[in-house]
Amino acid sequence: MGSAEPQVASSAATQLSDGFQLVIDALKLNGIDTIYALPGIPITDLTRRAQADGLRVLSFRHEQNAGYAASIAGFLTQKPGICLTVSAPGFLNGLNALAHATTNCFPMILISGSSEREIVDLQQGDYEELDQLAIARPLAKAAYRVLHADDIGVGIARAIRAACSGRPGGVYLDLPAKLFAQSIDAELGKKTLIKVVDPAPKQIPAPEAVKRAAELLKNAKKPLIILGKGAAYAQADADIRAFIERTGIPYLPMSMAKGLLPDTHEQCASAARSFVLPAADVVMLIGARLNWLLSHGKGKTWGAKSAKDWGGQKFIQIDISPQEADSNVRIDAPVVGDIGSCVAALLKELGAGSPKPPADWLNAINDKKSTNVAKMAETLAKSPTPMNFHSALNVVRDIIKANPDAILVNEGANALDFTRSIVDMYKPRKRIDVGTWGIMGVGMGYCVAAAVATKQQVIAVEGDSAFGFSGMEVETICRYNLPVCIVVMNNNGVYKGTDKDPTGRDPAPTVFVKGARYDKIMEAFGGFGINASTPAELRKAMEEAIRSRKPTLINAVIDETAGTESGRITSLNPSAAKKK
Ligand code: ADP
Ligand code: TPW
Ligand code: MG
Repeated sequence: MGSAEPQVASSAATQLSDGFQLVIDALKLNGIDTIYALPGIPITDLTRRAQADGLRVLSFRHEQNAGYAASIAGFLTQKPGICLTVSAPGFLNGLNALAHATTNCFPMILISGSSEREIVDLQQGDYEELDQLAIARPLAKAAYRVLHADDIGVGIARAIRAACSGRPGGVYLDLPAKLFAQSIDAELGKKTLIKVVDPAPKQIPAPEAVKRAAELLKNAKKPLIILGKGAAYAQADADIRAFIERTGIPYLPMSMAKGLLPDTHEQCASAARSFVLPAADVVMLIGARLNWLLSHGKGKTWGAKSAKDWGGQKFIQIDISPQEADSNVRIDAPVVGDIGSCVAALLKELGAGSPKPPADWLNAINDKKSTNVAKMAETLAKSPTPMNFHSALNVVRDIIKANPDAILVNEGANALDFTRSIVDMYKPRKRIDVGTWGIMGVGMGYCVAAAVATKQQVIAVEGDSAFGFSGMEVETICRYNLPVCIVVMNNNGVYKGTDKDPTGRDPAPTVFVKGARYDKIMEAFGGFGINASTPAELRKAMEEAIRSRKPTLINAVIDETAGTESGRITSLNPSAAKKK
């Protein structure tokens, strides 16, 4: 005792560190506190030791769900979500989520254990042999492998920077089994670690670009702003709101940008979407791509004569990626930078006295909104038997209104499209859904991550098909006792439950077991399961779930004839030109 450096005097064993420890220390040093994982060779001890060292290690039943959890944790927190898997099959199971993170611009790191390089490269048939790095590379924003313990610090730092800086994305980090067991002097090892300074540096837009955009806006007669999930991710909520309110320009939120300003805001044009898109003359995109979700900026949606034609709009696009502009149509004023800096610069450029858009534009939008809102209110007021999407979602709408901090997870086809249009969101980053790919399977992974990362109540509205992709994670939700209320919109199948096999042999490909009781799955693991056939039963069950914060699954029995093929995107189904 009394020594200034007691560790020098301690036993040889305590002076040594290893690969496992350095990975854990590097993550902790960078403020990462949660790992979404599934254990096995060679990472079982990594999960154990990470937990022992105070990291939260959430163990899943399938890597895809751990991966989706990590991806959405990245979206919600701006810190890379970490998914940890075993080699070959575990890695491949996680890959879907890695690609999803890259596609959706979410920061995520997939860390997979891998087999021995020497054996893999000679294709000698190692346990779970696969050239993972090569497979991950085209699906990731960046992919790295670490071979030496003293490179772990650099490997993790590079992965974090790649995931978070510029346009965020999925990063793959390959850690071979041998790396974990490598011994290294503890002091030396510590010196190799890097605490990443400013992982997502601000990117300030060029003044000329800001001026060009401001000029276009000032001269617009029918301006429109479109907010995308990039705007939600950026956490520039106050500036975005100030910009919209000061300019008075009507706006449309993309699905995951709902709630950035309350959907009930007077400038929200969601209820007049099909009117404002073709009619607008200047459209400003904030963190939204002109991909399929916006009909590529072309065609009838935008007032053009045919599918390939452009509408007459001029576009301003705020995006952190300098490559995004002109992806589909001409962008007249690209503003490249982070959304916070860009919106702040535009606010400054426009000054306090920026003129409001012409009254006839605002009035026309308001007229359309009133008509459509009244129509919707009429539909929502009905209470048919059996329950349909509208009468069930009318309940969810009330519940979210009363609990605006709850996070809404949503997937399915009709279950998705109806929820998006019926359920208003009131706060930023409260709606998380199928994203850019319209992917099924994000549901339960998103629920776990949303509950863990935000501590808020989570409400999931799931198509019965959609739920099936990740349903086994109900056990995970029960195991960690998370405040998740799942509503399965059970219409006996994909889109509808009414298809028939014309030969009479099998059930149709879109149809499931009739009258299935998904609530029993929740009961199997100790959560609450409720079967709800009426809006009143659904309301009571949801209120109780929120009051108790206990894992709950409500099987909402929905009219099996109520949905439409592919929900709102029926037209994307290929069909050969009909003979005249
Ligand atoms: P949506 O599906 O909601 O329309 P997209 O995923 O198509 O949104 O678009 C998101 C866009 O936001 C991407 O082009 C991405 O580069 C951009 N983005 C993400 N984060 C930022 C940020 N912090 N600053 C600026 N742009 C961002
Ligand atoms: C990974 C294709 C899109 S929507 C859907 C499927 C299978 C399910 C729709 O049925 P659900 O909703 O969930 O019951 P509802 O309310 O209309 O009945 N595989 C993946 N992603 C997608 N998008 C599909 C398949 C699909
Ligand atoms: Mg269904």
